Amino acid sequence: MKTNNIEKFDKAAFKASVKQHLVTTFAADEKTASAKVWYLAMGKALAELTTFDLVATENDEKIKNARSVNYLSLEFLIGRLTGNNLISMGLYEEITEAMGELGYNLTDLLEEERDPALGNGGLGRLAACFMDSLAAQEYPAIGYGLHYEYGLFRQSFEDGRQKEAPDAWCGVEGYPWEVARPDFAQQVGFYGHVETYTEKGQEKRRWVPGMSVEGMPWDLPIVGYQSDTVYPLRLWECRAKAPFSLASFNNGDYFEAQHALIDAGNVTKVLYPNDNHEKGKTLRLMQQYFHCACSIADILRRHDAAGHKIEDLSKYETIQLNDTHPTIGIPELMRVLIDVRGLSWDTAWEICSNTFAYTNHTLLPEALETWSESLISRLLPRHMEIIYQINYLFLEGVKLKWPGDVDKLRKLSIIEEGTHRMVRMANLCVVSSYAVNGVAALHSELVKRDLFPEFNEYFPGKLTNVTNGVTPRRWLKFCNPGLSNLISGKIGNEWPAHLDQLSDIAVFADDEKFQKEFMAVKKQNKQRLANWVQENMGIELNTDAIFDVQIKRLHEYKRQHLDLLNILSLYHRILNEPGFDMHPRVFFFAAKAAPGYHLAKEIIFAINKVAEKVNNDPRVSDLLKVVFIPDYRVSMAEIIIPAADVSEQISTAGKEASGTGNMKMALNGALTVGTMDGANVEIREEVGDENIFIFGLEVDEVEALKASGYSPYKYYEADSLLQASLDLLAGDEFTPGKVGLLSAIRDNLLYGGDPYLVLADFADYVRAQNDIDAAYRDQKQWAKMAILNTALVGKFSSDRSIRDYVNNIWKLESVNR
Ligand code: NBG
Repeated sequence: MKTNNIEKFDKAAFKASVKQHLVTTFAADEKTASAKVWYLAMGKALAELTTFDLVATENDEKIKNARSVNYLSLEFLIGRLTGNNLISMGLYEEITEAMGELGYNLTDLLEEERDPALGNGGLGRLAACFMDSLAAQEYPAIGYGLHYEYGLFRQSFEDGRQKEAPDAWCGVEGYPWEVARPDFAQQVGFYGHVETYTEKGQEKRRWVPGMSVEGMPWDLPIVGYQSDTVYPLRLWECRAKAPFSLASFNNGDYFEAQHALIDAGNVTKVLYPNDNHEKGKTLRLMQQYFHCACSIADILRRHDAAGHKIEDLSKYETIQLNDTHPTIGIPELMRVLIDVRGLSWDTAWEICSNTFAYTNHTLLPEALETWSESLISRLLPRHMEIIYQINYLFLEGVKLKWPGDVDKLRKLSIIEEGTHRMVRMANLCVVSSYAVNGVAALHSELVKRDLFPEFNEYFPGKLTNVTNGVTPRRWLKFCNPGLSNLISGKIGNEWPAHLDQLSDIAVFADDEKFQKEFMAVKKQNKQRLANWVQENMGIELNTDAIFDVQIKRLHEYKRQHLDLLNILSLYHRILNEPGFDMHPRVFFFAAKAAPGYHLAKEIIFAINKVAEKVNNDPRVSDLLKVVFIPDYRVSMAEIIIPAADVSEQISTAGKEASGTGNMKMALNGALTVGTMDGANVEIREEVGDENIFIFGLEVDEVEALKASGYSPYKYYEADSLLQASLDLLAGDEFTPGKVGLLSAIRDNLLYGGDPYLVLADFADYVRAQNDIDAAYRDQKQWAKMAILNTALVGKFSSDRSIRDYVNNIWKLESVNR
C-alpha cells in the first residue's frame, strides 16, 4: 500500500523524539553530544516509526491468513540500514531538514553507522536484496538469521598483508534499528540421548538433550519501498542458561557446568568467515542447528497463533533454504511433527516435503557441505535417526526405479560411504524439498547436467532456475543519486519499483546531450571515489583514467591474479615497448580473504606490493595506478560501484554460480569484461554482444582442456608477454632485496597445475583489455555503450527474481495491505 508517511510525518515531534533519546537512552547532553550519539538518537527515533509498522504488519489479519515465505539463511549482508530505510519510508528530505534544524548534516550522520556485516559475500547480500524485494512487493515474508556478536572481520593491511580484527557491529551502545522480542524466545537442546517410551500402547521415540540454550530474537525492520509494510529480519542470539548442563551440575561438577555455559555463549559469537568453503567444525553445526531450531519453532508458533491446523502447515508456510546451511531444519521439522506433535511419519513427511525448497549457490566441491555422521549422532542423535529413515525410504524408491543399480544408490544416497561416513546435506535437501533451484541459467543447467543428473532424472521438473537479482533501491537510487536523478528526469520516478522501465532510456543512447550528462555523472562519481582514496589512502587519482574495478571475495576461481597478470603485462610494456600507448587506467581491487586461505592472502599481498611500486614509479607516471581498497563492505561498494567504468567478471567458466556485483556495475553504467560464466551470460543476452567484452574459454572448452591434460607450462613457453609478466613475480622488482617474496602465485600457476586455467585465458584476456582501451578512446561510443548497459539490465532487479520464486516455486499472493 502506498505510504502516507510524508503526510503523517510530524517534524516537531520527530525532533523532540531525537532529543529525548539523546537524553533518556544515551544520557548525553545536547550541547556536548558527539555526532555518533546524534546518529544513534536519530536511529532510535526512526526505529520507533518502523517498529510501529512492523507490529502492525505482523498483526494484520491479511498477513496472518496469507501464505508466507520463511527465508532461512545463515547470512544476511544487509549493510547500513538508515539511508536505505529513509528512502523506502519516503522521508529522506524530511529527515535531512529535521536534522539540519538540529544542526546536523544527514549525510555526515549516516557515515556514523557501522555496516552490519552479517555475511561473507554474494550469498548473504542476495538474501538482503531478496528481503528488500519481498517487502517492496508485499509478499508475506520473514527472514530468519543469526545475531552474530561479531560479523565478518575488519580487514587492514600491514606491509601489504591482510590483518583481521573483530567486528563488533553492535558496539557497546547497541544497534539503533534492532528491537528485542523476548516473548518469542526459544529453547534449543544439544547432545544427550534418544529414549523409547510407550504412549497409548504405541512405542515412541524422544530426544533428551544433554544441555540447552536460549534463543533470543532480535528484529531488524525490512521496510517496503513506498509502503507501510515492514517485515522482520529475525536474528537469533544464543544465550547460555544457568544452571546449564544439568547432568554435570547435579553431579556437583560445578566447573564442568560453567565450562558448558561458556561454550553455549559462543554459539552466535562470530560469523564463519568462509565464502564458498565449508570447514566442518562442530561449532558451525551448532550454529546451523540453533538457527533452524529457533526459526522452525517460531514458524510453528505463528502458525498456531493464527489458529491454523498443524496438518495445514505447508498450505500457509514455505521455507526457503539459502544454500545447504539450514538443511538440518528438515529433520528438525520432522522431529517436532512426530515426537512433539504426535503426527505419523507419513503425515510429517507429506508436510515437510511440501514445505521446504532449496537454492543451490555453488558447484565447487569444497563448498558442498557434508557433516560426519558421528558428529551429528553425538550432537543431534534424534536427527541422525530421522536422516537414516529419510534415506532408507528414498533409496527404496531408487531401487524400484533402477533395480540392481548399485552405482546409482551410492551416488544418490544421503550418506556417503567410506571409513568416515558423511551426511551429504545437498542430497538431503534435494530429496526433501519440493523445488530446487540454481541462481543463473547456466548454473542451473550445470546443476542438472553435472551435479545432480540422477536426481534430475528421478524427480523430473524439481530442478529449476531463478536468476539472481539486486535491489535497485540500494544499488541505484540510493548509491547513485546523480544517475537516479538523470534517469528520473527522462522517464519519471517509477523505475525503482519497475526496473524494466529503464529500457525507455535506450532511445537516448545516441543523444549527445544525454551522453554528456551521463558521462558527467560518472565523472562526479569517480571524483567522489578519488576523494575517498586520497583521504584514506593518500593516493592521488586522475578521473580521466579508466576506472577498472574488481570487487568481490578473494578466491582463486574469481581470478584476481589474472587481473594482476594483465597489470603486470601493462607495466612490462610501458617499461619495455618503445611507443607503447595506453589510455590511463586505475585498477581497483577490494576483497577479503578467508583468514585460513593461504594463496588468497598471497594474492592480496602481491597486488599490494605491485601497487606500491607501480604507483610511485615515475616511468609509469599516471598511466597505471593500482588501488587495493581495504575492508571491502557494503558501504564501500556503494561508493565504488557508481564510479566504475569497467566491471571485472573474470571467473573460470563454470565456477561462478551467478555473481551479483556484475549486475550492480552494469546497472550503474559500467561495461563488463567477463567470461561466459554465471549471470554474465544473461547480461550479454540483455545488453548485446557489442556492449560487453567477452573473452576466454567456455564451460565445455574448460572441461575439454582439463580432460586432455592441461599443461600451463606450454602457455608460458609459447607467450613471451605472459612469460615476462609472470617472471616479474619471481624476482625482487616489487620487494626490493627480497627475491621470490611474491613467487607463490607463479609457483601455483606453473608448478601447481593452474587449477583455474589462468594461463590458458591470459592471452584472450589481454586482447579484451586492449579492446576496452581502444573503445574508451571514443568517448561518444563509450557513453552510448554505458547508457545501454544501464538501460538494458532491468531484468536483474531482485523484484523480478522474487516474482520468479513467487510464481514458479512459492505460489504466494501479494497482500496489498
Ligand atoms: C555464491 C556464488 C555467487 C552467487 C551467490 C548468490 C556461495 C556458496 N555462492 O556466484 O558464488 O552470486 O552465491 O547466489 O557463496
